[in-house]
Amino acid sequence: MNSTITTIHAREILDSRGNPTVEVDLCTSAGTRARAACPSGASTGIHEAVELRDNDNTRFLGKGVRNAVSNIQDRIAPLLSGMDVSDQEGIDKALIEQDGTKNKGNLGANAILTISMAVARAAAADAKVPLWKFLGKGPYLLPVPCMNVINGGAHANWQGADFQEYMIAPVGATSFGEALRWGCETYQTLKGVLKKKGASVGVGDEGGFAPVVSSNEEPLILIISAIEEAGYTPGTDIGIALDPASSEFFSDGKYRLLTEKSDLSSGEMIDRYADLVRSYPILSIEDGLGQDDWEGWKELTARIGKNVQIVGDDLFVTNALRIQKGIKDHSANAVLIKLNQIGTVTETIQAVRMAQDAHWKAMVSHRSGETSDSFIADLSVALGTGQIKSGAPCRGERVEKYNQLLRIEEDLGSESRYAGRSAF
Ligand code: 2PG
Ligand code: MG
Repeated sequence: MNSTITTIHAREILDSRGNPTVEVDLCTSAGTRARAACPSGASTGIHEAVELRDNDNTRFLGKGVRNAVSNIQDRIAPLLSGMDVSDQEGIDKALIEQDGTKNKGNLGANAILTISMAVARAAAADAKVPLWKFLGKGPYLLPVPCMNVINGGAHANWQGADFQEYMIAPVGATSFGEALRWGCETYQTLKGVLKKKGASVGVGDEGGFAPVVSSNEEPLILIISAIEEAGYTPGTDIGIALDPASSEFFSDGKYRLLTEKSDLSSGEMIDRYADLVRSYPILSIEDGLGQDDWEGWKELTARIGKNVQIVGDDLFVTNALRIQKGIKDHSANAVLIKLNQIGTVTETIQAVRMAQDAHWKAMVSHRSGETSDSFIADLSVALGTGQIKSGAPCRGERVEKYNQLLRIEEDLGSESRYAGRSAF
């Protein structure tokens, strides 16, 4: 007999930015207690599922999540009590129905997702298998860690580059552990490169450095120097992935690059990316264009999508309907996967499968506001996405995901396979 859900307890905890978020403890009749916590974005897409905040200015400047917590206690716990914990799809469906909205704005995606993750973890524990084995049938694949070593945009308070993320992807390594080491060495070397220049080595929300720069190209030059100085070959050993998060600097029909004091049209932005990929070993560009610039996306993909991964984050928000449109229109060739953009484990897995069935790539992602929950590490291995981004190899909430991947690689032993270059 499968075990059933007995008690659910939710609480308000803090995320890595010092803002409240939801944590859940879920118990089963088999005596398991599973815990999960919800991440939170800063550069959120307008089409994401709703993160419920209290908007009560007497607490946490309105960012409290007591309403989400009480929705769990008062409305979700009675609904799920007695349900078979291994029935993830049934439970997620019940949560969606109880919410009754398209964007989970009633119960809150932060309430729903945290429960959904805790259910998966509890079911895995009851089945006595690790989460990465439980969430997918394999073949299990250790992902390329895309490490965000220079933070800009909203993640660096708009003091640095306009582009939000400059990531290094050690595709030439032979194992995840080796890739992580190469990334760490490059990160530490980059610190030295910045110091020599007299630039700041303070870090942004995702653990990458956040120096003041004179253009959005300068971080690329700095990163290439660091890769070489660390003893690696740019492109062959370590490639680059960008997330400009361009919806954040798009207004009134223009992409407004403050660092360079230029306002670019969609076509001019595409020209800019085409230039960059000619000069640097860029493997992937995420959110190069805005979240509703469907025409621009199509053009960008047609122009450079043959050689470069074009990833939709704010464009698709892990939402099957938007991904479906993107596949039909050839708007991209990859999707970013964030659990809290859609709000349940079931729908997240569906989004990955939809992308994979269309021969698209999927990159599993953290949020800029994180906790020590490492669910995404297991998810990426389980679904064989081959790619994950969890920030720089720095800051506890970022490295926890990478450390979990080291543990999974160890568990898999001789059966472990690192995605490497095939990931892109
Ligand atoms: C992104 C994410 C994570 P945020 O844009 O891809 O890096 O940022 O969580 O702030 O939306
Ligand atoms: Mg993004």
